[in-house]
Amino acid sequence: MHIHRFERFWIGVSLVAIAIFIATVVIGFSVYDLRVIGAEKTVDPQNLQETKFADPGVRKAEPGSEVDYEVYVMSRQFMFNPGTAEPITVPTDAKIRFHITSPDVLHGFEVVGTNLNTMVIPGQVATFTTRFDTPKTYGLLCNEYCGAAHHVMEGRLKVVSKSQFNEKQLVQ
Ligand SMILES: [Cu+2]
Repeated sequence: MHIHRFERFWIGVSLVAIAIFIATVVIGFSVYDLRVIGAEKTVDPQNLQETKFADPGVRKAEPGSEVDYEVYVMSRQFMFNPGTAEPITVPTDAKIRFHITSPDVLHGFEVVGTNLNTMVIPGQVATFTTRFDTPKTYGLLCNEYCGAAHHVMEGRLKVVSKSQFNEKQLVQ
C-alpha cells in the first residue's frame, strides 16, 4: 500500500503529539507529585447548612487527627468564603487539610504559584493536605468558568508565622 509522504509525515506528527500528551501525564504524576484530588466525600449541595461548610473557615483539627488544621472553603458565584471578603489565614509549619465544595456551579480553586489546584464540583468535597514553610500571601483564583462575573472571582491565602498565628480567630 502506498502512503503519500505528506500523509506519512502528518501521521508521524500526530503519533509524536500523542506520545507527548501521555508523557506529560506520566511525568506529572511521577516527577511533579501531581495527585488526583479525592472525590470520595460527597455532600448534598442543597443542604450544606447541616455540614461544616455552613460555618466555613479554619478550624483546629480534632485531637489525634493526622493534620493540625482543617480549612473549610465554600466556593460560590462569585467568591470564596473565606478567601474573598477576608483572607484564609493559616500558620507555617503545620499540616493543613483543605476541604472545598460548591453550592451552585463548577468552580476552580487555585493557590497561585503553587501546585495546589483543584476543581470544585457541587456535591463533592475536594480535599488536599499541604504545609507552608514560609510566611507569604498567595492569590486564590477560580479557573473554571462559572458565570458572568467569573473573571473577578479571586481571593487571598495568608500564611503567617506560627508565632503570629492567632488561634482565637479559628472557627470553633
Ligand atoms: Cu469561576
